[in-house]
Amino acid sequence: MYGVLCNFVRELISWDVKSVHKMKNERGLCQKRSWLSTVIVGFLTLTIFSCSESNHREKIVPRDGSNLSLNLMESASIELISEDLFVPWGIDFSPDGRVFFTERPGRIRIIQNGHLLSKPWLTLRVSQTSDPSGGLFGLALHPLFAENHFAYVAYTQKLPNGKVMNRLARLREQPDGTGIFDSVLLEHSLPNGESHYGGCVKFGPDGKLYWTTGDLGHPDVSQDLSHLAGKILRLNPDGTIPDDNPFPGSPIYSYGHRNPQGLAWQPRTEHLYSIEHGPAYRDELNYIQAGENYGWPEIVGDNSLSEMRTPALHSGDNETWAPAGAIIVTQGYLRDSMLFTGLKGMTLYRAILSPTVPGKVIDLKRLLVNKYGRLRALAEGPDGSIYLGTSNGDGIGSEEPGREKLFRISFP
Ligand SMILES: [Ca+2]
Repeated sequence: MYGVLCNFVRELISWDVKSVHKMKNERGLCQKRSWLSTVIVGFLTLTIFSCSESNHREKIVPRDGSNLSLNLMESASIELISEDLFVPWGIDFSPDGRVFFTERPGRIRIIQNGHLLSKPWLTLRVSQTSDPSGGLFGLALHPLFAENHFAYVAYTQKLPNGKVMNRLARLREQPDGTGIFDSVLLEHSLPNGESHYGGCVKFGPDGKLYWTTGDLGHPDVSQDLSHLAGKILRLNPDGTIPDDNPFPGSPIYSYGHRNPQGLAWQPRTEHLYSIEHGPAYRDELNYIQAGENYGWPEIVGDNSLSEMRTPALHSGDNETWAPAGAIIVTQGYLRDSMLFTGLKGMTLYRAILSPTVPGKVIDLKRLLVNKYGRLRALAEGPDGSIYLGTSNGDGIGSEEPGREKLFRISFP
């Protein structure tokens, strides 16, 4: 009923504005009737704004998040773009409009002109380890992909001697549009190190390649600067070590991480944020700075020790996010929000970052709570659409494998 009234008022305004335009061409009557119209339009405009405020609060542009209604997602268009997938993990976009994404069992797949191509771009021989979390993880296309055709992935590979390597590798697109393996850029392993691989691969705004690695189930190694596990690593795209890395000659950018799986840079400031799985509860959102120690396993949650960084935000002692993908939205409705997916949390989390104070989280909001189950892959498309993948058949969730979905979310 309220909606009908609002529409009626809008119609009246539209009619009255048309009348005013018409009257501008009718000299003589104009002055008196214009005055009357102004009063009517003013009154009706106030009425329509009061309707909008109460009935369409989700349409307030959320620049700082403070006035955002929980109904935000009701105004979003959520389109199922692909289904029957196997744990989509990393997503990236080529300049020619293709959507590249990984499936954890080892396939890199393409959505072209809205259709999933049946033939994978490349199938990598990866190892599903004894822990269900192994396989093919993140994917990043080179910023100059159109020219050099390079793509980068992280994955686990079991060697003939039984050792499981956690790898960052470069791939290349051939003229026929399929991918081939190029080279391993970095790899590491630990005895029985078959869990907590990290796996996020992304290019930063500095043109460098970043890779997150977990502790491989060996917490103490995160504090060891001679080992690549439990770190955020930074490389030149050719695999060499940047001259301005914080530890000379080392790809380590930050350390003391348990299992970070998402990285995102804040537009304009170019500050780096990450999310990582905590030991039990106390999942973390960190503001990452070069050379800093993020504490694992010495400190968790609000604990502090000198020379170690506490998280910008953590999930507390009673909540688990199990955070996977992360982005900071660059355009549209959710611009400047940090979004991250929750596996166990089954939620798309929206952290409102301070635009001026580095590492300050103003608020945390929860979207799509329990709507699609466990959520993992997350990326922002070139047009500002948000790509989101489920992970309900990943060996931890309750579904059979092969039923994952990929959604595209856009706002009016
Ligand atoms: Ca920490």
